[in-house]
Amino acid sequence: MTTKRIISAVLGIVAGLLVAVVFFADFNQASENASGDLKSKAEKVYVPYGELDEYYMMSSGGHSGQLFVYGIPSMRKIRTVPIFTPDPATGYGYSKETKEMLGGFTWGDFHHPAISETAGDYDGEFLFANDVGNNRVAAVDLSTFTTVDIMSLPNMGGPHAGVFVTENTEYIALPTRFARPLDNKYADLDKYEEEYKGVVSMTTFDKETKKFDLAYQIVLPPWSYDLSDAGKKMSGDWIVMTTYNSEFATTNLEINASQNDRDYIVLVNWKKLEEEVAAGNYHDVNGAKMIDPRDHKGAIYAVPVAKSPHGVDVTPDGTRYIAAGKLAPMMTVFSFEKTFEAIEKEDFTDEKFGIPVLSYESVMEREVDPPGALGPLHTQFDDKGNAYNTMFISSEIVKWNIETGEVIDRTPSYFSPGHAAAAEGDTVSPDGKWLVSLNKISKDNFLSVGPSHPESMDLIDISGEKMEHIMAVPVDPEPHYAQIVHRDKIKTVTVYEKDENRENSVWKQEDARVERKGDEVHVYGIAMRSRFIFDAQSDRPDAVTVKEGDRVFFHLTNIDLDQDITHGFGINEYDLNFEVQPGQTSTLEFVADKAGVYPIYCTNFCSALHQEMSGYLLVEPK
Ligand code: RUQ
Ligand code: CUA
Repeated sequence: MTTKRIISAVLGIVAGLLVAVVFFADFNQASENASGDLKSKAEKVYVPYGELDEYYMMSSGGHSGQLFVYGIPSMRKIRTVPIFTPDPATGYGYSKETKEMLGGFTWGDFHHPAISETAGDYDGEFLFANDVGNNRVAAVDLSTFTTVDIMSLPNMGGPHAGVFVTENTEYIALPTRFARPLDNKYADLDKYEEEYKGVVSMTTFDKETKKFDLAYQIVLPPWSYDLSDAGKKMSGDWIVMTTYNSEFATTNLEINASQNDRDYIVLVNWKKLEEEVAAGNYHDVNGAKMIDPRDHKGAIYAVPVAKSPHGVDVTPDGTRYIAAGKLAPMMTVFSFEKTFEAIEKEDFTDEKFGIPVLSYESVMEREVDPPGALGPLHTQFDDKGNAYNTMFISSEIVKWNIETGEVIDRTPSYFSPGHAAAAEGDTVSPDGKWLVSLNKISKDNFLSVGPSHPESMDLIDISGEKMEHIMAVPVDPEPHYAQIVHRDKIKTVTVYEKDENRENSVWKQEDARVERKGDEVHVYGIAMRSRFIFDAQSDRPDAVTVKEGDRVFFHLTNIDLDQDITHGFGINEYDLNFEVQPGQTSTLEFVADKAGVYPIYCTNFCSALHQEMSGYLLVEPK
């Protein structure tokens, strides 16, 4: 090798090393940045073993008819609470009480959860749910996370635009989505404008008896009511609702209900109407006290709003209501102060079905139209005077200042968000900490499960000036809306209180018994670790013999007063299963229409001898 070649080889190696060093330096820098970022994101959501999430997120389960409970910020799913749909895992809809509550329906379409409020703040006691599918409203007791009442609503066609509660849970409001003739009457679609009606249900809930009541209904023009919100503070006596289909389209709504440049926001003073109802000024329609705007002046108004709006949300201080413009891609801020002034001055431009229409120019404060942001659907709030809008079409969240309209930040969401939920976001004092974007489409973000993919949720940190997207998780269908409540507000019980006077309950083993009344057999039984006791007198206390055709009632009390010791009760081949939580009494009612021998067993793993927790149902042939 010549000297020259040796020098050039050495130079080559040196040059190569230099390139490598620079390359690796760059690479290390990049990966350090990424992992630095990732590390800080991961730390924000990592809840170490032994610690708890700071917030509960109560998410609607859409057409699953269930409530999904998540921990925030970990995004871990904690519980499914069945509301409108039977659930074999908990025996909901199988036990006598829950079956009766479901009223024969097998599904519901739950869109908007609302936690009960005191002075405009979540009080964490109850959660209300709407059923667009079968016209119902339900209450979940948040001390047990179980559904305690469901009420059917007459005269409605899908109460989509609720539920929203007034500041002290005086009312749980549910406006209808689809117009129908009142009283279940038949009327041809050609009679739509005259015979079909929009209806708002104003329901009340008694926290002591845990029962709903329908206080009154309001009959409105057959527009489609899309979403509503209750006022706060200065606007506390009001509810606001968006509408679409002011065109009265009865077919091909996609085109026909999108013709008019303006639809309406309807404002209702529920306090005034409450007085009217108390004074007896209403008509009885199908069991409801019906208020007609043509008979009641001064309580119902309309405000024109850009074409086919979707959500309308009242700001935490109650001074403004913000409409999200679905088809007209902007947010419109309306002032309550200006609205009240216009009402006072009778600054009306029109009247529809007895409802005065306020002048848009008089009540509108500003239009916020971020360039390229398309499909605004809903608005949430933080503690610093900012609003956050979901943009369905441009798949992003837009943060803007309510006072100035200035757009502060935009961040993508994955993909097509409907609602978003902010921590304590519907209260008079949002926390400004987390925002969860509830997305309709996840595309290829997760392992593929076929043509249909899960919906998804993005967790976004909104504590800083800029939003920070932390992560996306798949969810069951379909998170329409959610509320995020601080854990300190939820006070659950560890066991159901022992109550010796409770109907059908049995607390002492020797009291377990079988009573026959004609062809009814009542079993007053006990579930405990690790056996059933149905009949203390029998030498086989865990077997029950009935006759084919008997109506059988298993009244079962779980006498294990220990947290988390739940017993199940399944009857083999009878398609029956329910559960009793610690200290709970529940009843299973059925007709023993199949003769033979049917094992009974505990379906909820409760102890080391859970497998031994079984017995027999013997059905003697006729
Ligand atoms: S509505 S995605 Cu059912 Cu709540 Cu707007
Ligand atoms: Cu009781 Cu398993």
